[in-house]
Amino acid sequence: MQVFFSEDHRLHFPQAELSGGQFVTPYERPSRVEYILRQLRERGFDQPADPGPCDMAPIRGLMDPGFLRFLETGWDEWIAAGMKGEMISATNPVRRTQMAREPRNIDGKLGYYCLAQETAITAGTWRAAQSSAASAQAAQRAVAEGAGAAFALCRPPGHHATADMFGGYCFLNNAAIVAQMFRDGGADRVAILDIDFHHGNGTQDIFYERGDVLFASIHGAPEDAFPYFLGYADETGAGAGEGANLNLPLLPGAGWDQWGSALDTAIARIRDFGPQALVVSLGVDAFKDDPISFFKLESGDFTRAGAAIARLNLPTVFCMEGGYAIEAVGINTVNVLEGFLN
Ligand code: Q9C
Ligand code: ZN
Repeated sequence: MQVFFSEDHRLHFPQAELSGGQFVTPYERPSRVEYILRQLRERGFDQPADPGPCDMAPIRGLMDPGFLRFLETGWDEWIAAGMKGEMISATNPVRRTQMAREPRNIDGKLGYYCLAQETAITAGTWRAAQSSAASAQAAQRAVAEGAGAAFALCRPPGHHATADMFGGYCFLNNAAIVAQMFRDGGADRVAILDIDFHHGNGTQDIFYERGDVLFASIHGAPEDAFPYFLGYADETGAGAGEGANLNLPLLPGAGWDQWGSALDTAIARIRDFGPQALVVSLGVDAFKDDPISFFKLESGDFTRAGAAIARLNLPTVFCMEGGYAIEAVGINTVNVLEGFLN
């Protein structure tokens, strides 16, 4: 399986994440990928290829222009406005007290485009986010050209990012970009399977009213888990997208019995949908030792998950998402890929 990876992910490493009222070293940190690269190497995967530059055309087609402008120029505006720290949002449009208008002030813009304050923007964040999307795009091109599957080692992750908001450690929604590229390349229907512990609220939102892209997600129930405000089972899509959104929320403590059966449900729905390509939002934070999650998957369960996904027999792009039990992240990620291949 071809692997795509850019060293430019290092350009995004905020000093601080707001967590439990304290500033901590971000859980989503550069060293995560070192563990994945090492497992890939030790287990005989191809040397990761650099993806080359990010193609902005498919991104501009999917995302909000004001949001992209903010990601591109926000840091410079922030510094020009005399701000001294990393970009951490403090004022956000919330229910009833908002109008959908971008403020002129950069602090206001930051709040306008932010969906969760744990995520800081720094000088290199935009370039890192572009390099992450570039890996996803290179994986998509490889699969579109006939590789059965490819792995995009994306960092920062993407599935919480909407067309016009960042947060949950995400800036550009890599999985959504890949799905749209498959559509633009002639696939009538594309499925996205999100196995990250957290609900892929950004991906859901982007495709919620579309019937051509199925979104299926297994995640911590929103009553209990980030991103809290989306991910309920009764969110089934709207308009032309009615029926093309499948949420499978699970309660704290869920292990393979429940998670594996939710995966079977998701896979059955994907098969019924009849897609020509599959995008997997591959987070491994459903692992039992993950520091910010509450499922109980064992490392071996990730191998079983990969094998189950392979039975769909679809051209597949894996996009890396979350996973914060640093030393196990590589093992669990590569377990999914090996389970898929074997
Ligand atoms: N005190 C992904 O897995 N909440 N994002 C952190 C820590 C945000 C997770 C709470 C979690 C975001 C891609
Ligand atoms: Zn996650």
